[in-house]
Amino acid sequence: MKIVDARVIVTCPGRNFVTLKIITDEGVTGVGDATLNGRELAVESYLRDHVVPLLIGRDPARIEDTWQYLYQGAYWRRGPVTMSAIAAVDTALWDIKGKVAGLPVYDLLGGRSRTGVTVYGHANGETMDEILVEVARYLDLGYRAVRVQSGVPGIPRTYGVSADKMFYEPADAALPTETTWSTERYLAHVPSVFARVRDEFGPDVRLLHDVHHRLTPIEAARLGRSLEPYGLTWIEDPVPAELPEGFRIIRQHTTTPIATGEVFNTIWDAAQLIREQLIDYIRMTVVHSGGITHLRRVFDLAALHHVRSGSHGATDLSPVCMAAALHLDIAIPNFGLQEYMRHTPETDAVFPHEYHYEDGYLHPGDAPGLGVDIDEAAAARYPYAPAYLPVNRLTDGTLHPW
Ligand code: EZ4
Ligand code: CO
Repeated sequence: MKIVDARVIVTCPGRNFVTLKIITDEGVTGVGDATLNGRELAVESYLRDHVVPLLIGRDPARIEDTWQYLYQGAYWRRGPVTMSAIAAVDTALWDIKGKVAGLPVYDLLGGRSRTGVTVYGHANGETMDEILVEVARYLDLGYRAVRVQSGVPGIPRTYGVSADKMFYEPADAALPTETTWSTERYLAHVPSVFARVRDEFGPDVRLLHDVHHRLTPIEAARLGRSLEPYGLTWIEDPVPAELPEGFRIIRQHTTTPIATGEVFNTIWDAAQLIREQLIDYIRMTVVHSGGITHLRRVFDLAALHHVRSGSHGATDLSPVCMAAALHLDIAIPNFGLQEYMRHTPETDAVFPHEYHYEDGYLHPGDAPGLGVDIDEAAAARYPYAPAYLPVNRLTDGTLHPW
């Protein structure tokens, strides 16, 4: 079998997605997500101009060799653009291998380790009353784990709080929106939110919170300690993670579990955090981390160090990425939680998929391959529209992580 064509499809059914579709001489096709929020066209060009010509004529069965060819062969290693492009190829090749074998990809990864993939949803609100309504809504839908994001008095717009509760989309403008931030106000407010939510909903629901890289290690340590009475499953991205040793400071002061990794691209970004057991959950996902092949390697390293998966699953990861993530989630021994932000009906129509939600779990389905496709005619109806993530400033104008 040979690869005879590969198409890079950019579509915007409400938000931008970049998808690679690989076509073989026997008519079997595979899809891979290549979406990098706010930098989509860089990956499109990387694939179209520099990767597709290398794929033509290759044997799609040689997944590992193709991965090494694209990674080592570029000479320039790592980085989100490169690793998203490699991920798209890798994901599409696993899809093809599954279809050729007549097996779902999770069976090629060793088979199911659990019956369903536990997911968490995003409850959020400007006010406490709004947050309580939203948490209750997720519990009614069957969720066992809920991420809670709250407005902060005195800060006009906070990360994770949205008007449309089911379809949060932060890339909201053709040029970046500017938001403001006060660590002091945030740290003074957040513990009271979790005190109330825990009090209202009891000990069973797993609660999570995303700090979105906004604190220093000692501030994160203080937050973690102040949240200990409410038994959070994790605080996410407490600090920017380029300095792994900074997490030692957090660890010295709090037993609140730590999750990080949604902006990581390779095992090298995560290796020290995992080896020193400075985190509890690694949140890398398929599209930004070199695909199923590389992420499996990360999860295996994590398993040796008591670190579980907690994969990123925001709306900017397409249903193709979500499908691939679910096949990994259901197969690996050290699965933790899967983030699940629902896509809009327009997006779901462009990407028909077998995976489905039921009673707090996502199920990958048992179709051969990944069980997801792109409807190219539907995709063509939604042309690319530039959209950026916001930027964030302190009240004195200093740029701060968004
Ligand atoms: O802001 O994916 O946990 N989820 C997140 C996301 C990220 C977006 C950025 O594109 O932090 O909402
Ligand atoms: Co996050």
